Amino acid sequence: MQINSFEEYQETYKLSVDQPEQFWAGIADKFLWRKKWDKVLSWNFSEPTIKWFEGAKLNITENCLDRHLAENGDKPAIIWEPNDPQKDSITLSYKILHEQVCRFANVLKKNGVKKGDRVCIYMPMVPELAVAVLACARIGAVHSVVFGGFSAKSIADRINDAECKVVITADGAFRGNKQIQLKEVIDDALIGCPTVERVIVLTHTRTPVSMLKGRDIWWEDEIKLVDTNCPAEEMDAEDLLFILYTSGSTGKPKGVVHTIGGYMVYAGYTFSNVFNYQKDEVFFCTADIGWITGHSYIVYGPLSQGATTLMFEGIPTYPDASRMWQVVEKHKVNILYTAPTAIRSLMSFGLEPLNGIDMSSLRVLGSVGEPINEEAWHWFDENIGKSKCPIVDTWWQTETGGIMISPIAYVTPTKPSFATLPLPGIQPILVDENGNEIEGNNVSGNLCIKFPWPGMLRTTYGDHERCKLTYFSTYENLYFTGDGCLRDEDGYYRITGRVDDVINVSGHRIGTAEVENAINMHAGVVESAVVGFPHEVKGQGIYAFVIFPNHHEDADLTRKDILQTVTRVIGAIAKPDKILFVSGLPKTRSGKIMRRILRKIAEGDTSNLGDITTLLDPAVVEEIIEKSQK
Ligand code: 6R9
Repeated sequence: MQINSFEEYQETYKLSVDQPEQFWAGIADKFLWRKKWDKVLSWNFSEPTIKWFEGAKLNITENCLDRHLAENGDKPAIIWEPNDPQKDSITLSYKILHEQVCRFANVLKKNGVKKGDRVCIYMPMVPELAVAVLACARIGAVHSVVFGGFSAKSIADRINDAECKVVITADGAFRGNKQIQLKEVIDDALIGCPTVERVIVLTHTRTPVSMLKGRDIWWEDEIKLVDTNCPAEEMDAEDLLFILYTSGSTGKPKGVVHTIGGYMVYAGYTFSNVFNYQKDEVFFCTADIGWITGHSYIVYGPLSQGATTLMFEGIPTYPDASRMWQVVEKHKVNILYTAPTAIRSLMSFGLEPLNGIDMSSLRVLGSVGEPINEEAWHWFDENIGKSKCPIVDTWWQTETGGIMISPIAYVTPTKPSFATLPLPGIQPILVDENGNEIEGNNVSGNLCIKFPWPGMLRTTYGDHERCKLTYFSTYENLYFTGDGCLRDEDGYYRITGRVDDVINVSGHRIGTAEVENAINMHAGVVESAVVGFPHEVKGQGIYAFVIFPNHHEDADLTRKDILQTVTRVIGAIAKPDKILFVSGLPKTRSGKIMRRILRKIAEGDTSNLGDITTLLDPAVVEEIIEKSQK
């Protein structure tokens, strides 16, 4: 299933477009099915309905665990590196991981979790998080992992949207020199979550927690009460595997739904190819399992291929800026998959943190989450890869399930800041505002995909209409990504960023409407408008224009209060970097905020604001410019 030369890539790509069903059936054949499919694909983008491997029966954990036991039972499946470098790392072999997953799956069953039930997971980056995810999959429950940085309110919204029955959490999490009180946040969240019957709590930070009688139980107690025999539930290929919430241009996050068969095939295929994974190599993806990158390339992709995946609890700059490189050295990492924001942040410490660290084990480098600027690309290439490791700049999304446009390591010639070419099976097209295809090279437009691939989302949980509206209605018969893109003279793709009202902060998607809603909840705020602006480390920062007529004398204090509100409502990741108090916002006569103008002002480029004559009150623009320059 691995592609080994550029010619082979071209042939494979051609086959995948000419005969997609035959192509994907050939790939799917390399996985373990209890029963093969009756039909490879049926689809219709206007509904949308997308079905892959219909009629097939499987369990994804048999692919990720059981099938490796006979030959590779003792091989490390997960290596875990703790936040504190003084503490010991932990290695779980495939055999042990299998045992732990089965045991915890029995805990879930004992607590009433059944096939199809939704389980919310809010945990630190510890091996038990991977165990919890796989245990859900083992018994056919649908997991919804929520990143440890989200607030109680965000969690409650997600739990209620999916009507989760059980929550799996821990007492707390370590992140650098901070501790996050996970259980306390869950307690706050659950005040408004009537569907939750059980909370399973893992001991990790040993911080005191309150345990509610009849609802809360300890992970450690429960696993003593069950055995390790847990046959995998037989699932349909199109049964739900997980829900993962992501921000869009409207206020409410959407629950992106992935189903078992197609997602498994796509995550496994892309993992094996893009990173050119070789037997016994150590793969290190620095994402958190709370994001899609962690789902696909810490858990499902690597484990489905029998790989060794490294899970890091901490952050790249703790205890100092050499930590990530030390982890690479310590565990002899061969493939390092990280984000431009991490590279830029580490770059700012210079080369000193690299002194004396042996990273000669590295063979492939990867980047994900946002466009990588040329400077960061070259720094990564020269100082980390020593100019001998291919960099795969992988473009994809929560909705796509796996990598879509990317070089294949040791196959595709790379070009700084280009995601290069589509993987086999992926048919990108660029369209103009009216949905007309822009053909040829040296062009740019909105990026769409015109044919289904196995890893694509099937719906948005509980609201199929929203899935249709968001992704399949902007342009007829196309999946719209929300990204702008250019195709250069070689046909190489470069993703230029979101074209909707989504800001990409350190690789995390944040909807402007969501932040505005949070700010507007603060007492005294009349209205606000939020836009992105270029940020040296984060890629994009959040700039908020706020109408707050009677703020305190001390504007800084008011700013802090607003940040506090945003942290409470969404989480610290959505805190604006800049807040400017204004007396009005630029609006059209129909009342629409003209973000285009605010974006320019936030960028500090007020020379050419374009046509502002359609504004209700052009004078506010003058005022905002003046205040922004103070
Ligand atoms: C995997 C992930 C998706 C959005 C996407 C795009 C941006 C991701 C990128 C990239 C340029 C890359 N994005 N990878 N932009 N080059 N290599 O990040 O999923 O959190 O859903 O974000 O991130 O704007 O639309 P998700």
